[in-house]
Amino acid sequence: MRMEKSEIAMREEFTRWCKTVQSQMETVLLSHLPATTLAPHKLHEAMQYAVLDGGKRVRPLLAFAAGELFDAPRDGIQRAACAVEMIHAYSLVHDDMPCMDDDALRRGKPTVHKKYDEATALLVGDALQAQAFEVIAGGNLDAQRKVAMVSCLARAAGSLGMCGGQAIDLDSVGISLSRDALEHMHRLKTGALLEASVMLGALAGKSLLSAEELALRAYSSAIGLAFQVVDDILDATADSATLGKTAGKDAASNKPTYVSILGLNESLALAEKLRQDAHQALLPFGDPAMRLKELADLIVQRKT
Ligand code: GRG
Repeated sequence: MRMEKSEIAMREEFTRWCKTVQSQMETVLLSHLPATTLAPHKLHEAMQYAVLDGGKRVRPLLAFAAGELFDAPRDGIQRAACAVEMIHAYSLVHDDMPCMDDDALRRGKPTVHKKYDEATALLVGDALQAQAFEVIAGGNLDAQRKVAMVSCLARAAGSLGMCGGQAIDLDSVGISLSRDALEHMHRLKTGALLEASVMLGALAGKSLLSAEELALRAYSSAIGLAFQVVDDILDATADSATLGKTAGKDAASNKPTYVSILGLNESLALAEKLRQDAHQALLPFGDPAMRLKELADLIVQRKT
């Protein structure tokens, strides 16, 4: 399919924007993590190992795009992006541990419990979770905004969000889930934090009208599920070197996935439908929501 010149220019501009946010995040995350010169040195070094230099930074990109749409101050956006990435990094560290997914490779490098040890990996996750809330509680946003952001992130990370989804996932090994049950699990495990990434960026900005909040929630709910459908597709079709994590893990561990329930072609069609739903939800915002629209495309068309 040939692209128009203007379309190519827009793609290039979006890629530049992503690269700027991704490199800015490296500096911002480092500035919000305890220095390795502080004791306990091993814990602080392992926290930096878990968070820095890796990952696509999809959640920070979403927080930036939503924050910019709602005119949030730069420091507020950065804190939202940082907090959500810290929660995400903690979840990956714990998920990789032998008591959960037992994985040796993450973001193209040895997992935290392999590089350090299990007790350190447990503490890295715990400390990153606490740090995320400290990051949001600091800064110059007014108290009402901060409370709304803390509450949004806590809900997304807790037993009615990511942790709840992980609990359902652990209980589902070897069980045949219905499509609705699979969707419920993924909306909690992966979708909740992606949705929170969008909402946190927006909450750092000007107050949302209820119609705007509804539209943003419809967008983030579509991309949250799309992300997981694509993750299942990649797990079944890509190799470990490309993914930077062990591929084919779901089938090997007898886990229900979109590919195992719907098959590959229907999973691809579902991801495309969710991309269109996300675009549709953004219509009330017009051109200023372009970055969120491009991020929906990136989430569905990504190869890692
Ligand atoms: C341990 C509380 C707890 C939760 C773990 C998110 C999660 C729940 C586990 C991760 C396992 C997994 C592979 C889930 C599939 C979707 C997902 C979150 C993939 C990793 O996110 P990416 O692709 O990773 O955004 P990067 O490394 O790019 O940041």
